[in-house]
Amino acid sequence: MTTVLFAAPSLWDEYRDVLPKALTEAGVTADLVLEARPEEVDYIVYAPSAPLQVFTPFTRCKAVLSLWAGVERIVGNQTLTQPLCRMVDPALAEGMVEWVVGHSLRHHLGMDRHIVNPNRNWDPACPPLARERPVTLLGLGELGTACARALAALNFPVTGWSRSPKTVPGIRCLSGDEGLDAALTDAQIVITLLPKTQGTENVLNARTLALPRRGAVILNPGRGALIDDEALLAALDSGQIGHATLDVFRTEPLPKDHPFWSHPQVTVTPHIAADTRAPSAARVIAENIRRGEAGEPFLHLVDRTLGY
Ligand code: NDP
Ligand code: OXD
Repeated sequence: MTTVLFAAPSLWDEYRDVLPKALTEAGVTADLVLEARPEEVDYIVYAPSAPLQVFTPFTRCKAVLSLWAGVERIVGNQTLTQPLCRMVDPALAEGMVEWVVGHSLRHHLGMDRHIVNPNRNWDPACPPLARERPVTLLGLGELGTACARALAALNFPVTGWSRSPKTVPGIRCLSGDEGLDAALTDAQIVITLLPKTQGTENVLNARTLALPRRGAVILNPGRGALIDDEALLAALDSGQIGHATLDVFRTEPLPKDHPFWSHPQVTVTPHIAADTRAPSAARVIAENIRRGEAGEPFLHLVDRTLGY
C-alpha cells in the first residue's frame, strides 16, 4: 500500500475530502494519513506551516509535494534529499491574474480619486488608454506569464523579464542581468512575480527603483525580500514611485508598527494575491503521486541549485 503523509495538519479540513477523491480519480490506491512511521511513508504533502522539518528518517519517501508555489522555506533544507515538487495549478494562476489585473486597473484608471472624494471635486481628467501605459513583469514563469498575457489582452504594452531567454507572443521578453535595466526603464507599472532566491533578493533597490517613469506604481505579489523596504519608502517619499501595492513581506503578518501600514502611498494586502485552492491543488498532488507510482517523471520539480 502507498502511504501518503499529509504533513500540513492545519490544512487538513480543506483536504480531507478532496485529496482522497483526487487520488481515486487518478487511479491511485493510497493510505492518506496524518501520522506514520517515517520509514513507511512514500510521499509527503508539505506546506510551510508543517511542523515536519527533518526529512532524513523518511528513507522510502519518493517525493515531497509542496502545496505552495514558492519553496524558499524548504529548498535549502539540508535534511531533504528527496525530489521536491512545487505547486503549479491553473486555479493559482487564475487568482493571481485577477489580483494583478485588478490592482493594475485601479492605478491605471485612477479609481481612488473617485472612490474617496470627500470634497466632491468634479475632476474630469481622463486616464490614458492602456496602450499608452507600459507595464513590466519581473518574472515570466507560470504566474508572471499568465499575468503578462492578461495585461497584454487589455492592450497594455507588456515587457517581461526572466533569468533565461523566453519568447512569449505579444510580450517584449528580456532576460538576465543585462536585461533588467531595459525592462524597468520607463515602466509605469512594475509587477514582481519572482521567487525569493539569492539572485532575486532586493532586485528592486535604490538604483533600480530610479529606472521606472516618475510616479510609477509597484505591485508585489511575489515575495517581500524582492524589494529593499528602506529604498522603497525613500522612493515613495520622493515621488519617484507613486504607489506600492504589497501583498508579501519580509515578516508576515506585517508587524503593526511597520511604516508600510501608515504610508499614504502604500496599500497592504495580507498575502492573499493567489491562494492554493484545495480541489485543484489536490488534483496536482494526486497526479504527481500517480506518476511516482507509474515510474514517470514528476511534474514541477524544483531545481535545488537555482532555488526555485
Ligand atoms: P516560476 O518558477 O514559474 O517562475 C519564476 C520566474 O522568475 C521565472 O520566469 C524565472 O526565470 C524568474 N527568475 C528566477 N530567478 C531569476 C533571476 N535571478 N533573474 C531573473 N528572473 C528570475 O514561479 P511562479 O510563477 O509559479 O511563482 C512566482 C512566485 O510567486 C513564487 O515563487 C512565489 O514567491 C510567488 N507567489 C505568491 C503568491 C501570493 O499569494 N502572493 C501565490 C503564489 C506564488 P526562468 O523562466 O528563466 O526560470
Ligand atoms: C505560494 C504562496 O507560494 O501562497 O503558494 O505564496
